[in-house]
Amino acid sequence: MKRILTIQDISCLGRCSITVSLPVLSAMGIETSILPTALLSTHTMFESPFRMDLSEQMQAITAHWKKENIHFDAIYTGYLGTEEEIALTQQVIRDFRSEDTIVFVDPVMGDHGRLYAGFSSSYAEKNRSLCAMADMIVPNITEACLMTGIEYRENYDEKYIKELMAKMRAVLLDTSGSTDICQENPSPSSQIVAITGVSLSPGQIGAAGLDSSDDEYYICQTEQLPAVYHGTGDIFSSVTAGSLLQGLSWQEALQKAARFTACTIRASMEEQADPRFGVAFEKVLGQEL
Ligand code: PXL
Repeated sequence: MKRILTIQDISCLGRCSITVSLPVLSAMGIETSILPTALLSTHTMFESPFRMDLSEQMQAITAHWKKENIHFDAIYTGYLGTEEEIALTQQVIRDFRSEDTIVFVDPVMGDHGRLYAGFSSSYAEKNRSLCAMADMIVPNITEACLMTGIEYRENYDEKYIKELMAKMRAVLLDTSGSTDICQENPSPSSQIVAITGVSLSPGQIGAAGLDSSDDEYYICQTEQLPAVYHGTGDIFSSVTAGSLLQGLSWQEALQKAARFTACTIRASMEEQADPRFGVAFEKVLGQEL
């Protein structure tokens, strides 16, 4: 069985981060280890959540794993919380990456053109250097804009998405001349940049991807349902990362993730629940993965 490590916060209520990644990856038949970066009463869309930083605990946990010589087939990072936790996550990648480890980074920090509560532009800078360590990254449009300096647009076309991916790739390969990115991917020329939440025609949504080794471009679109829920990005990333581990190509992984995410949204709409509580993925977990 493949073993993945996911590094994200635990939001105790409001399905997101570890509380969705763990069940989704387990349902995909993948042994899932967790490294929590912080403990929150809820995610940050609820007002004033309780928050406990787990930086110290992250170090103690990984020190133990090092002694045990633990191997991970993949490391998947999501919402981290602070710049210090990004730096610690980078160290975990350095310590536990082996030749066959897939490093998958979702640089969670914003949506709809804005940073999430508690983040500043320097958090985006740090996320750029985390992305440079990855084999595959999956920012949404907002996050790609924050990391490339491209202006965020609500209305865009395919050319804009291609420009975002090309600029993101240049940032990762450090062809931009910037000195603040430390290129630590053993094979930087084969990174996949995928942009999520891309809608290229009314009623359709999905992801676009670019393979930096051969410039292959791919776009998948699926039905866009008329509802927005918290945590769908984490569902999408978990399915993409899990699918890569199952041996699917990155294009197949994106397509499966887009389809599954749409299914969870459909299941949630039947419930008419408060969108802050996330999607009712439990209803489709067994059937779709
Ligand atoms: O779903 C992303 C996410 C994860 N964890 C926390 C968040 C968010 C997005 O707002 O606040 C704590």
